Amino acid sequence: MLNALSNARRHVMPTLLGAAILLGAVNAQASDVSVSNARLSLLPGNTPGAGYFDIENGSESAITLTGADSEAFEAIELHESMEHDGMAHMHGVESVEIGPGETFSFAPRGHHLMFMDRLAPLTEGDEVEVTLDIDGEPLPVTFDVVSPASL
Ligand SMILES: [Cu+2]
Repeated sequence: MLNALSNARRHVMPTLLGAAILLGAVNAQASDVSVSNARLSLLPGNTPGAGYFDIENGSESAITLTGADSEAFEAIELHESMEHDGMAHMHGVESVEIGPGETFSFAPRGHHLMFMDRLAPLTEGDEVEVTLDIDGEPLPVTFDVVSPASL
């Protein structure tokens, strides 16, 4: 029994190594994607926060942002603001595609991340770790907590 187990392990090891090398290749692609100017606008209380940033796709193929996650919030949604009959509205979007060589700005009155239900108190000057999901690959980004008045 013991022998059978260690034999099985020996077979598993090369497979895991192969997977790690494959993952490495995919990550090289993700490193062509960079995020800057990431800020999270929060009001006091537990109203949703809005996240803004610039994402640059330095790779040679289109990338798709499909979501975001943070341990500091219950959920993060992708939203788009628009004006309709002079009134501001926002609605959820499934994903945002960024073409090769393009920079896309999540900005006030446009696309934003909506941070729902904070799980711990946050104040101006704090930093929040967020993981963006880009084509199934995690991209960690640090957001600075700012006051809405600074935007
Ligand atoms: Cu929103």
